Amino acid sequence: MGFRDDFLWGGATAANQCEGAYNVDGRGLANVDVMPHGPERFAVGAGVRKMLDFEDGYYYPAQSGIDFYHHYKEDIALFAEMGFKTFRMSLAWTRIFPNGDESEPNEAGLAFYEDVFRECRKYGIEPLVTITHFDCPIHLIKEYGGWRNRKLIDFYKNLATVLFTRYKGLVKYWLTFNEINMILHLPFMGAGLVFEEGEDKEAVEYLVAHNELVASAWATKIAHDIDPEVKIGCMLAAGSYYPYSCRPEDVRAAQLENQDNYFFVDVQSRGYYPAYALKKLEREGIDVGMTEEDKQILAENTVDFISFSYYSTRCAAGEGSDAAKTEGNAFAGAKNPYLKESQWGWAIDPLGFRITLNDLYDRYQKPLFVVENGLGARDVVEEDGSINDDYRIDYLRQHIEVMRDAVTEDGIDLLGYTTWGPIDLVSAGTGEMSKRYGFIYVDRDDAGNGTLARSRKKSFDWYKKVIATNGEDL
Ligand code: BGP
Repeated sequence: MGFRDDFLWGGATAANQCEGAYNVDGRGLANVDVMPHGPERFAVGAGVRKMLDFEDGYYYPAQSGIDFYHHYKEDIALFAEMGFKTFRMSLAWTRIFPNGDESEPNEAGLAFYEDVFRECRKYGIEPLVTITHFDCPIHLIKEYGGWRNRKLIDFYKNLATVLFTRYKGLVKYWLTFNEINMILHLPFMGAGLVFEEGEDKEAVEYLVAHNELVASAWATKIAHDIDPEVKIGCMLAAGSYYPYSCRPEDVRAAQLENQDNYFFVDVQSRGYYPAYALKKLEREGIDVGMTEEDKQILAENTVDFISFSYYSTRCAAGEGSDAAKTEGNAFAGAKNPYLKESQWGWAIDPLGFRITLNDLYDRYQKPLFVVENGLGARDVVEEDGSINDDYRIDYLRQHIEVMRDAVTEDGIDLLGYTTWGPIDLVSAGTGEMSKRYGFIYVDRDDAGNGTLARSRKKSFDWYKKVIATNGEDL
């Protein structure tokens, strides 16, 4: 006994990291389009206004990505060759509503995604679609202040209605917001949040979180009203926090960090604000503007499944700790001395994957879906063109092994597993191509040079075998 027979193996992407074609067929601009690559990405991304425009002559990675927009047939054929059962992708909001607040959608954008879904279905690949993966139309940020404005709930409802109506029967699995908890960690990328001078950042982040949570519940309702067959999931940047030691201060610090993450899924899965969050908001004088209607919508429209990304666990140290700090990723914390790290300082912790799966399943008792996992690495192309990415195979093998244990020994109800970036794409964290996750190599460098040719890495055949044996042969 291993994974269920209909286990959804596949890979995951995001529009802004792969599509390119940023100004084609009426597409508008989004926050993610104007983020620079390299070290400047988040230094500037702290949310200043100059980020909302392009600088002349500068290469912005999202402008061309890997040009999935024009290569999708070739790319989906390669996914099909690996035996994908599902393909996770996101929609660029600005292809469908270029400004975000129009009353009528842009047909060219809708047609593009319809073509992509049909192409997937041709091979029996089930699309798994994220409505927003970090993108927010620039116009909504400039005109309305972005997600701090409740009007965005209406624009999102409008978007959701158009999507669920148009793609009824074509798409069964939807995710509302990618890594919704990223609002608290990378607010500009996560939610297009630009702070005003002197603003209470935490208060704005929770206001934005509330508006997105309400929008997510509305989307769930709209989806189920239009098609009761549709399954809606939330999406969390997961990875449990460990206490740095058994010192009660460290254990408490880890508990608080975990609650900051769980807050989002608690609301999306249970339908109400947990007590610890209500108290926190009260203590800090934060008013998220909860209405009676919000309460009702949240309560009546919880998600069907819980999806999440897992790259590593995190570690928390309380006051008085001598723990070293890590700045490895968006979730800076104490450095875990027991774990090795990737080239980008992300802790590698396969057993932590099993722990995280259990933590989430114990808490929510709803089906889980792993929609991101993988190793970002610098690949070397050999003279004969081959890429021997054994490190990637090792990482994935170890994670799939413990995921299997979580299913067979812990009884976790798991719908599927999509690795991050099955084809190389632009990194969200660095904006660069050199941090690669793919089974498929793309000839593209950090400055945007290269032929965009696709080629199979060693891991391509390995993953194909994993899928063919439903995770038995690793
Ligand atoms: C997640 C995002 C993805 C993705 C991934 C890997 O947080 O949902 O968009 O990019 O992380 O991160 P990175 O690209 O920084 O290596």
